[in-house]
Amino acid sequence: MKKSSLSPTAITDNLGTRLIGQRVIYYPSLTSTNDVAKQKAQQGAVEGTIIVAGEQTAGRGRMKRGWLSPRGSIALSVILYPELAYLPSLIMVASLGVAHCLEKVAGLKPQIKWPNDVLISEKKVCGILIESEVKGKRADYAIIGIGINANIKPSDFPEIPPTATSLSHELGRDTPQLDMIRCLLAEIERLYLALPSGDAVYQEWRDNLVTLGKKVQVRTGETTQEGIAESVASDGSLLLRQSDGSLTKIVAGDVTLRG
Ligand code: BT5
Repeated sequence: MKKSSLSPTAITDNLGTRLIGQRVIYYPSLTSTNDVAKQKAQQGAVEGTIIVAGEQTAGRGRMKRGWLSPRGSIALSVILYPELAYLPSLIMVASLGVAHCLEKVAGLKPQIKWPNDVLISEKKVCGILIESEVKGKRADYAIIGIGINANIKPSDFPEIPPTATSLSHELGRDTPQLDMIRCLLAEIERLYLALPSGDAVYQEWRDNLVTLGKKVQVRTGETTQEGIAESVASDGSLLLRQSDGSLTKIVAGDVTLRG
């Protein structure tokens, strides 16, 4: 497919999904697709609504960190209204969806790093930010935010650390953003709709985590813990085996692989 504009009709044309992409809202430039998605969710946007941006001027990472997404990168958010039980699985749906599409559309061999990174050649090419609001037994809404360094040169941007890469840097050519976005919507739908039928998504995510079996350092706020990343629980948390033999369950943190 030729490089085309990211209009909502181009994105949804013959997409074949029934939920994800029911409505697509495209902004050439906005602050953060997650912020706009949140507003739309609070106004009752239909489930599967997508916010796509040509560029973000205030993209966000976790813990109030920034995420740079200049023109050429992919920034999108998906609005969902899942049952509470499925909230922890959304990171699995998102990272597997991205990994499948990097393989299918760009022919790359991605790796998933706990909790929210997709890597190529051990460098970060994609970040995922899941945000939700819970009221009682239901998630009021959940937003899956995905940022992919598609056709950018990371070294042009001082805010992007040297541990990052982009699809065009890895491939030596541009990847059609439209094809990648369409693939993401279809894959996210397939994986999201598979959640009620068992543990398949969790198992595939676990089996594809590059983190497992490795010696790691995990930083959570001011705390740093070291050990072997033994496994992940079905709620997405990391099980860290420390040198005294104890097993610690870590819900959130930043992992550095130690060789
Ligand atoms: C993430 O946070 O990796 C989640 C990024 C999610 C971005 C998407 S884009 C669509 C949606 N709308 C938003 O506003 N956000 C989501 P974290 O693990 O906290 O990583 C953030 C750190 O990555 C920053 O502190 C930088 O060091 C680094 N960073 C910033 N921009 C980057 C980029 N383009 N590529 C690689 N690393 C980057």
